[in-house]
Amino acid sequence: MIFASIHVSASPFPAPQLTAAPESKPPQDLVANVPNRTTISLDGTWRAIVDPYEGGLHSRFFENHKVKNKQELLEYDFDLSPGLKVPGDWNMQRDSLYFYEGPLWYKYSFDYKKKDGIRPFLYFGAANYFTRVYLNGHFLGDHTGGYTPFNFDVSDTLVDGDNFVVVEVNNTRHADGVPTLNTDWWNYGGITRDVEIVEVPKTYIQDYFVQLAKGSLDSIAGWVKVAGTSGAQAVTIDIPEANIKQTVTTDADGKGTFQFPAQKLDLWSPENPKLYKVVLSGAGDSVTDQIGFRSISTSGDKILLNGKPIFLRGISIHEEAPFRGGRAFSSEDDATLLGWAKELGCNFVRLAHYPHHESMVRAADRMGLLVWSEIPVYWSIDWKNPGTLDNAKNQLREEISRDHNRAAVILWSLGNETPINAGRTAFFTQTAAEARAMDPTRLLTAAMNVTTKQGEDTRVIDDPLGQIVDVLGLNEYIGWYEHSIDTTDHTHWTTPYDKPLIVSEFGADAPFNRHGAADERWTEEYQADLYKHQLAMWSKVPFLAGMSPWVLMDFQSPVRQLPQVQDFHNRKGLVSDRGQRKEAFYVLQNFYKEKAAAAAPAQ
Ligand code: GCB
Repeated sequence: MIFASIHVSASPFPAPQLTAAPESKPPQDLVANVPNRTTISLDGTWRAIVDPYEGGLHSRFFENHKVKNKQELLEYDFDLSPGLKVPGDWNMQRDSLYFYEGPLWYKYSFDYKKKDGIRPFLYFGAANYFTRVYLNGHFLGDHTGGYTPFNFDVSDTLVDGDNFVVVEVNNTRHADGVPTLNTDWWNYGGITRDVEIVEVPKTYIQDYFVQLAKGSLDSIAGWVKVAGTSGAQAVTIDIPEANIKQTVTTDADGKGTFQFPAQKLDLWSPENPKLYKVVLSGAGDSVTDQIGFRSISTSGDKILLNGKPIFLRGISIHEEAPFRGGRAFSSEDDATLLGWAKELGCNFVRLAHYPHHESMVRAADRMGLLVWSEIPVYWSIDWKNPGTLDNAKNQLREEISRDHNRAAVILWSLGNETPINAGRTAFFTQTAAEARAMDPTRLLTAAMNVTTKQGEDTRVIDDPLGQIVDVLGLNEYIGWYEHSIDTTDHTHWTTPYDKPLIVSEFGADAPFNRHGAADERWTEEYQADLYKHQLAMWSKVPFLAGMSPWVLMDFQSPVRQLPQVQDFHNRKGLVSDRGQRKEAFYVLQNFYKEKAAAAAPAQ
């Protein structure tokens, strides 16, 4: 054994890194539409070893070694180690892991029956933040980024019968990471979303993009990508309900593009979230999806859905589990959070500040909620570091690959509250180009927070990032972080950009059932009053195209420390983490009711 042969020192503390970290190896291109593929769930209780000193690599945990005789020295045993539930963050599963940041090793054993003609992938919905994956002792590869899926082709490593997967997840924060060291949300560690074996044929439809052609309401354009073979393949796109059947031939790289007429489509909208069954078949594979068709564009300061102006009645949401806390991961969590958004009267949700679970986006697709989807480029990241840019671009690519067929998603957000500087402009120029190249149909936005003052009362939204995006996003906290609530009464807004504006955040902290006068901080009355004034201020702004106040539900944050008020929670929720509606919930609900009535066509 390598370990024994190099372990020559008598010291019980071996020199660090006797087993070198494996050279970084990226996952394979994502298999699209995993929820509609044949999958075997590996969710359940995984054995876990907490490894704060990073000894697991040296001790070769990935081999899941078992002692062969009574003399053998081995200082770990997965099967005697306590379990952790997957999916699930580790912080909420054990008191001792509440604040834990570092490496933790998981092991899961499972049985598999190999099948002829099948190419199995080992798929992770997400693991935060850096992950190394081993199957049966072999290193498959690694992944950086806590909120997007990744998969490995395990055709050669998966065996008939007993298998074991070992995963090292490390949620250490890094200055050059995305996000960086400081955030206002919990750095939940672990395998936070489902793990599955995804079975596709040896030659398979790896990805496709089926949406209305940009600027059109009656033609579909896109592409399909076949993998696992070389040479041209014919793929048929079948939308039975729309009487569409078209065949596309792929090129030598496996990619085929198409555009064809699609008349009289029943267009997707919040009032009519129509999803068509779309079947792609060819090259020995067949995959079914549920796809809605709608257009999204801007005209001057308006957002147009299917060619008509729409006001986005939204709310910001963190991926925080209602009632139990921690990272949300189930369809019940999605239904609860989006159900509250519906009850508020929303037609739009801002899924902040990172890509949420695929099931959340699919639920929004079914429920008729438009989606703002964001990558965690948050506050001051390392703008000039090429590795940081690559990391952000990669998270963006994974987000777009996963969700580019969802009609609900109308906005890709490139970041949140970033300071103005040249490095940042260069950074966003590149991520914007990447997003537009991958998806020319959707709009780009970013939540900005720097404005300039004109005279006493006028604020100018003139951040240079406004040039890069299609829709301006603005976070502002008048009445909470700056000035008093009544400053809103005489504040006016203007912008040099002829673009629509979404007020992506405003809000105030109030623990549920904490009462006082309307000018007393940390009370429901204060929060409700702030909403009333903010809504009145924004109602006067002609280029306002929507809003997503901060935030639907209280969430855990290590920077929110005030005892008896915050207790490690950001309390800006309209709903408490136990689901109790605060007064401000009803203020916004009434406002949205009036907005919806004003927008409804006359009877
Ligand atoms: C912001 C951030 C958000 C915070 C919020 C707050 O501007 O975008 O992540 O949680 O303010 O409550 O301060």
